[in-house]
Amino acid sequence: MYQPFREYLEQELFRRFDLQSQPIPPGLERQVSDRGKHQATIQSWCYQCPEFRKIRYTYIDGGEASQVFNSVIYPSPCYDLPLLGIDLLSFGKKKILVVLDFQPLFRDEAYQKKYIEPMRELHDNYPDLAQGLEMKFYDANQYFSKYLIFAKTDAETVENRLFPAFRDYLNLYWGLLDRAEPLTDPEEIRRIVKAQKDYDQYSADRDPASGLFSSYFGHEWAEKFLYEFLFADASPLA
Ligand code: BLA
Repeated sequence: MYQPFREYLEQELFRRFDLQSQPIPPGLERQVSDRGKHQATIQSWCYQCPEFRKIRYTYIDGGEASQVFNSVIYPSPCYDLPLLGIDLLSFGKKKILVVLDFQPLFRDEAYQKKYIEPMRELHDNYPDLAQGLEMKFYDANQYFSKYLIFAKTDAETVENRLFPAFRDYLNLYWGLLDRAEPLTDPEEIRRIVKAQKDYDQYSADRDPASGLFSSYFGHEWAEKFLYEFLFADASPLA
């Protein structure tokens, strides 16, 4: 269901950047679950390039029961750019949840103006996908922008509306990167390294998918996947 989104992202990345494949810890790159009703394959990809220190995306294909496309793109710490976050979920026909955001590292006004305001027009073009839903797992004021795509929707909207929105958001993100001036002050760069690390810790500790990973692939695998791949700068004990 979300394969065209994965393919589009992949094509864009390969076309625009000089990607280098990054290793994924043994056993985490691909896993097949055959636990009765939880039949699924999970597969992940990881790259880096001068502009992005980590690009990772994951696809869960559980047939009708589950389709998930999840991705985070971490800019090089010499850019204070938000992270690009993608979480497209479908559990049967009834439960389709889509999230797409430039995840802010800082919340001050100058930052908002530079990186979040440019999203406003796009956001306003897709009112059906920006539903302003309440968050249960996360704090909407931390690492989410006010112009995120966040909707409970249906397959038809995914195809007809989400795909154009996805293209627009990606294009805007590449544009912000093009215009970004790399930082050179080691102090400023350290501040970004820390903010990206804090994002990983926050995200790993709250990841709403941890139960899903456990039920499909077992608790041990799930913890490893969270702390050694998805959010590798987080610590399980922190
Ligand atoms: C919600 N994301 C969810 C849910 C699951 C996942 C199972 C809960 C759905 C529900 O029952 O309501 C799934 N999260 C995943 C998967 C991975 C993951 C499969 O990290 C990893 C492979 N989540 C992200 C990113 C964003 C994001 C990058 O990982 C940013 C765009 C957003 N996911 C996000 C939000 C919700 C969500 C905002 C709703 C959570 C809430 O209500 O608080």
